[in-house]
Amino acid sequence: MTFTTDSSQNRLFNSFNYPAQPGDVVAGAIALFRNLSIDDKLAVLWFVYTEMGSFITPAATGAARLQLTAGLLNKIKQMSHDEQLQVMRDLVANKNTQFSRSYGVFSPNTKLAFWYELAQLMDQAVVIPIPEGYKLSRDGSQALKTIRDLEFSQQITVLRKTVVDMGVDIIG
Ligand code: 45D
Repeated sequence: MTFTTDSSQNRLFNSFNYPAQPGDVVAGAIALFRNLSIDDKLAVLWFVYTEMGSFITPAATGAARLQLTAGLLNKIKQMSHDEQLQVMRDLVANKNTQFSRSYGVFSPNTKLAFWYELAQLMDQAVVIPIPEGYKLSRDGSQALKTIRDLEFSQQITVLRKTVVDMGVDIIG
């Protein structure tokens, strides 16, 4: 099944159309995520991916988007596992690096697509995996549970917000 931005906007109780109550859960989930440590953020994103990954097909991201992310992904593929983890931590920490600035010019959906592709590369053992048996911290588990309990369109809203917060935006 493929979800598009259109289908998420047609949802009843969509957070854009009904800001009062559902917007609060979305804002709450974003706030919980924002307060996590760098590694907790990476780990929570990973677990969100493992749970929703099958709902998103690589095709949903579109060929044009894949082309935009290819440069950064190719760089990552050539790095050691330690360097890959460092690049991801730098993105999450908004560290001002060449990589973070390149990421910063992507559109929100292209940022989402980039993280999705990274997760796929983890699945393919090209990018550093989460250590086996890795246990989320309490805060991380709580953020994950909050995101898990949202509707799909709200989850997308939360994810979009979190990936837009990453990297460095030199344009402003
Ligand atoms: O274009 O040793 C739409 C730590 C359509 C620490 C869409 C670690 C339009 C210990 C459906 C809206 C745990 C940190 C797009 C190691 C459209 C340690 C949506 C490593 C794009 C090694 C797409 C942790 C969506 C690591 C919803 C490496 C995409 C963690 C969602 C890495 C994508 C985590 C998601 C990664 C991607 C997580 C949720 C790469 C998640 C990626």
